[in-house]
Amino acid sequence: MPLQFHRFVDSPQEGTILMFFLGTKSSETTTIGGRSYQTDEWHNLPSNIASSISRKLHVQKDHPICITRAIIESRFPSPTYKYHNTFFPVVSTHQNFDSLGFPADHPGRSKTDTYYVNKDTVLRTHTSAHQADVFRANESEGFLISADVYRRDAIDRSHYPIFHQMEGARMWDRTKVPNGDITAAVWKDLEALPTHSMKVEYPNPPTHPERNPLQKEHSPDEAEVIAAHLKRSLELVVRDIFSRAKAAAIAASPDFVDEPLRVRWIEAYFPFTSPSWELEIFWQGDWLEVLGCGVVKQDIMEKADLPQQLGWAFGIGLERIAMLLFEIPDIRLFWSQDERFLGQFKGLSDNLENLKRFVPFSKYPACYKDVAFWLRSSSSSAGGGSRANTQDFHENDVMEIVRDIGGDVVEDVAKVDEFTHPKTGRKSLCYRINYRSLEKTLTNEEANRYHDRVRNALIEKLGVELR
Ligand code: FA5
Ligand code: MG
Repeated sequence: MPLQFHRFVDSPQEGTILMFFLGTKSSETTTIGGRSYQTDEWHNLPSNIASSISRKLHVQKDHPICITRAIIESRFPSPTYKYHNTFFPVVSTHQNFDSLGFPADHPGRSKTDTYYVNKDTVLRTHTSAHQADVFRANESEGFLISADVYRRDAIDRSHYPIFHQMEGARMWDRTKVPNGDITAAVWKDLEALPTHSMKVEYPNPPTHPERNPLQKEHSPDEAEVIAAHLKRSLELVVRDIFSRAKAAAIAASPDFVDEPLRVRWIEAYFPFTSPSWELEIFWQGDWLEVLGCGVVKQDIMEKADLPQQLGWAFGIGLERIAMLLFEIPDIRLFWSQDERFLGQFKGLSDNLENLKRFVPFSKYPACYKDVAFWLRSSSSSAGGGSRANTQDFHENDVMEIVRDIGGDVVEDVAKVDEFTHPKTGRKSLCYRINYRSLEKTLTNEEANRYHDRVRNALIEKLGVELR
């Protein structure tokens, strides 16, 4: 068991006494990966998350996440790019947010979005948490950081509270390139990259003076060529992934005909890059976002004591890429320990040129259950006022309750109805939960047992009134 809770105190009085003697506010510690942390009222780590921390799928040989990482790494060769694959998942709020310029009121910092160990310590929500430290160490011109990341998020087939990202960055140094000419140096590196004939769509202008501006420290030529190097590098990743996926599909069925690949760059915003973009791929009838990226904000480099360096960074979702690569239909499968899943990838880490398409084992029937409830209304709204207290409600709390109880048996949670009572101002919500195991058929009784526990937990933890 990777995580243990040491309960030093069981009652508030004892807590007070301990506080008095030790002069510390918190009375409990928790151990994550062998390191001990004080917890406090910010602590919100459920045990199912804590127990998955040790899995490190991105370095498990023959796991599809590990295979995907290795394929992407092969496009960013060493020693220009240095690979970091073992950074510890617990980071400070400074690393995860402040070092990247997240404002104090950014929603990503809230307890509803992020897993807190304590007020100053979180499970990293993205691999960007390590950017500042790796820039400062300045060991290579470029780097890749692959790691598990954690977010309180929606539940569906492409979202999971633990997933894996790869951070990439490439910097050029004004004091090291010939004649100090960054534009010429990046052009030279761009021309050394392979070209491709993949069609790429641009629904937005590539930059925008207000929404997606260039930085004042960069000339337009510098920003443009850095962006071109960034986009070409990532387009080559996508092309590589799809050509391997296609080869695997043809190996499985020689008369396979693929649909034309649709890829687009859209405008994005990150506090630590400008301009910024996201790359989306049309997959199974919808646009799937696979990565975010941009030109590194110069103040990040200044804070790393490297004001003379400029370049790009990206963060890619490894599950999303692995799903495209192997045609894996559901993100929960990556956590399966079932041989019918893991057995299909045996030997592939040593044979990246001959990938095999994933063959879904039988799909078990869905079991939909609805839960409808009134949100708690504030006591001060007595008398039929319209000030129902819905402010402290966050959908991610519902998601987490469902996930905590149902685990990987929950395929999907969707809001299907919402309305506000015209007289009382109270708000009613209805969620539809799909209970479907990846490994067996659930009986209706089993689904009901999960659902009853979900209903009770909603009352207990969120104070809702079931309808
Ligand atoms: C980020 O996390 C930025 N740190 C990326 C970045 C890095 C931008 C460097 C600029 C420079 P975003 O929240 O969009 O961005 O996540 C990046 C990718 O992670 C997404 O495109 C998606 O592929 C993946 N991702 C995000 N949330 C989930 C989730 N819940 N489950 C699976 N994959 C996810
Ligand atoms: Mg995004």
